Amino acid sequence: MKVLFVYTDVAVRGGALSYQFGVAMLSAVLKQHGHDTRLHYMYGKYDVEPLRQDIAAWRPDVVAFSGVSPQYRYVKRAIEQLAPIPAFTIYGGVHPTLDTSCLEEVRGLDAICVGEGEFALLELVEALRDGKPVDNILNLWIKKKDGSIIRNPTRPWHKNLDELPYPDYDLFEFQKICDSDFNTALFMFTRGCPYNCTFCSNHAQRIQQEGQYVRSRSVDHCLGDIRHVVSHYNVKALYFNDDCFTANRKWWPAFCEKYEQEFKIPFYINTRPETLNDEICARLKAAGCARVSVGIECGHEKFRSELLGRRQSNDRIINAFDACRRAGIKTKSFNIVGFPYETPEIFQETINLNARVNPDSLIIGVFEPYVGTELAKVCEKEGWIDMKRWLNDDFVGRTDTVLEMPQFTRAQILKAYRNFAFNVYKRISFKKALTLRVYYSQYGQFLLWLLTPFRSLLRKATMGV
Ligand code: B12
Ligand code: SF4
Repeated sequence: MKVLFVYTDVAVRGGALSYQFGVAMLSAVLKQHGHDTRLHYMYGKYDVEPLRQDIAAWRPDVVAFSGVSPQYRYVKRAIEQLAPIPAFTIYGGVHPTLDTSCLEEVRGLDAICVGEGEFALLELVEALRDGKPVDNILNLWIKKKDGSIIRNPTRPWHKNLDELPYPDYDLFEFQKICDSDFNTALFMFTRGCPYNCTFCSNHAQRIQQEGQYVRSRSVDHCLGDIRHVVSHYNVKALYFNDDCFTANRKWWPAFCEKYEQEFKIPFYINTRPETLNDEICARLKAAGCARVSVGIECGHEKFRSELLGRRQSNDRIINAFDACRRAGIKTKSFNIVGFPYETPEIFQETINLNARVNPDSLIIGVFEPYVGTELAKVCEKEGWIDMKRWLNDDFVGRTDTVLEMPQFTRAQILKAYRNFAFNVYKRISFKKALTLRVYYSQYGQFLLWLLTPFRSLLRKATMGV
């Protein structure tokens, strides 16, 4: 059977091409069972015509869309503009998992997948091939011809990730994707996150299936995956994009020990501040860790703990960054502005804390109320979501707010967002502060595009890596 995946990556700020682990896993499982897969990567500007042509030329049996909530509008538009698609049309990923109403809403969509899709999609494809009914496949919701919906329950989270093949990197233009991010290859060793931040989708995803949500592949399976990638592609760094790399205190030291023996490639991780200290940072550094990205999100301790569900002191955060610096590891902080109930004074604490920890680089995004999260429910209850703005074509997620709040207006949030990096670095490095002021300005994206040939130099100047 022929399955055409459609991964939408429209109007995402930053410019790097991206790769979707979920789709790469689905494709790997299908290929393992003898099916043929291809990818349509909808990148940059929304344009449905190339997709129409791909469908007409290849004539897939199944068209399989994957898209996060901010991409839902493009998935919906594409399916409706192409309807009737001459193939079974299914949509999976975080969005349909957390907002199943899309099945009813999208004209021309036949099914959605709730939660993990490897075996649900395989069963669907094989049932279609064999002419069997597709109505009772776990994790799938099916729309019948009369518009009625069959809501199947979910199966448990897949227990042993080692049973799954390596992701199908060849489905994507993987070399091009690595090149677009400074020759860095992205990996995912663990599914899920043990924490419960109220703005993140993890707590909403966890309850969709029974069983253990946070699962890691074995160290040997991960090393085999890395071996496969570095022998097939030209990469200079590896980014282990797990939500919290050092969460499992047994797994990561075992991984580092073996990694260090075999590879000399620098790697980057994401983690939580409370999992870092001098000993851990020294261990990570010895294994080749060159950069740690740590979520600060908000610098106001009480607000962070009570509203965001991140119970960690500012001292703990400061210690984490200092420990990285002492170990010789570069740091990057993740920050958000425009939370519900946030005020300019609370946000000032985010600036202050960043200025104190002085990360080598930082990222700021404007808060977006992702469906199913606790904070989205708060925003709905307060009536602060401006749906008209959110659905406007010009709206780019994480660079603008969808909230209309009395205590932190849109104009104040946008100003805070644009000036954040400048305000953090102005007393530390004026050159860096100024460069980042331009990057986060209205013209930042355009300038970034103009300066593409000098990206590496700019990165060195602002981040030191
Ligand atoms: C790795 C990652 C990235 C990577 C890779 C991109 C990607 N889309 O996965 C990068 C860094 C590029 C990225 C970017 C963004 N991300 Co991101 N990312 C993640 C992260 C940490 C892990 C996702 C992952 O790989 N999981 C493991 C795989 C195996 O699971 P999966 O992708 O869910 O796929 C499984 C099922 O969903 C299902 N499935 C998926 N697609 C399909 C399709 C079909 C047909 C079927 C049947 C099943 C199916 O089967 C898959 C295999 O079991 C999650 C956090 C999390 N814990 O989920 C956030 C997350 C997915 N990201 C999120 C967001 C918002 C973004 C951005 C919009 C941020 C931005 N820059 O503005 C962009 C969007 C880019 C894009 N076009 O998708 C949100 C999405 C929230 C939501 N409600 O949709 C999450 C949940 C984090 C959060 N804040 O809560 N991200
Ligand atoms: S630690 Fe990060 S990935 Fe985990 S729940 Fe919080 S924000 Fe989400």
